[in-house]
Amino acid sequence: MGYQETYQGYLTAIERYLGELFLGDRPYGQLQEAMRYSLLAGGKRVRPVLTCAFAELFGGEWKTALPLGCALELIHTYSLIHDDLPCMDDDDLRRGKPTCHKVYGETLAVLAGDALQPEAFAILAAAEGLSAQQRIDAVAVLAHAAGGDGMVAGQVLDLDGKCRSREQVERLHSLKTGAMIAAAAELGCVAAGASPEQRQAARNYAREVGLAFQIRDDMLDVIADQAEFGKPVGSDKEEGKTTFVDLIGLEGCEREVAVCTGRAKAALADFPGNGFLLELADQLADRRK
Ligand code: GRG
Repeated sequence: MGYQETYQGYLTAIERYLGELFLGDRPYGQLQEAMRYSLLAGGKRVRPVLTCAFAELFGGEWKTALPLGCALELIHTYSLIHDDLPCMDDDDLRRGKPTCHKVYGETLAVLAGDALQPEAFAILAAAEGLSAQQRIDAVAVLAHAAGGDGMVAGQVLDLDGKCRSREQVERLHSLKTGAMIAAAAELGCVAAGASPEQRQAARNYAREVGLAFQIRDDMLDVIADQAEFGKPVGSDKEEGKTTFVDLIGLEGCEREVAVCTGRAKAALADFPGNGFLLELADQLADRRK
């Protein structure tokens, strides 16, 4: 099967899984609506795709890994809802649509983000086809990546705006964006019962892809077509953030994305069946949204 077909296969299953969540008839139905609004707003689903692909690479069933990747996507969605709030980045548009708080108000947007977090861990706790130890490992991987020494720490560093050097900016993004991308890959390893060496290779790949992803994000904030990007272009500059474009220029960014992508691919060189993940690294390096 080719790259596009494989991605589409994962994507269809991910959308179906997420589409069936939070459908119950509740007296507080607006909460469910706000959660579904952001969850089903057309994300690329890169993270759950990584989970499925790593499970498959290391001999597991990708359908067993799917709920784990979707659980992580719930946490990713909460982070975007909260990131867009007036007390954080104060954005009106996300994925080309009004942000959650613009549609449902700030209170419900905060609560929709809050509710998505425990729901993610409930999915991990109930995941079928995994041992109790695998479910515990999955909880630990996701909690660590999303928590106070992971994504939230990165967000704090980002919002206090003091990261100016390249080293500081890289650290910020390895926490804010990289930790969750690495966790997505590791969840696939957990589902497949991968060896420590395989898990390390997955982390190495994800670290490089995560950095390339962030550098590309900074480039897109300058060069993207706003309609395609789905959020305002130039917002980093407006917010006074130090970006990779400030630090090394657009051409430097392009070179750095290529270097990271090369290193990501090298991390998986020894594993037969790596074709999809190698192509995914290339596709992310060239992404336009
Ligand atoms: C609120 C605790 C808290 C954290 C927010 C992830 C994050 C931290 C903020 C998002 C800000 C941002 C634009 C980061 C750059 C890279 C990134 C994570 C982009 C969004 O991820 P995509 O491109 O989004 O995978 P889609 O829409 O495809 O899901």
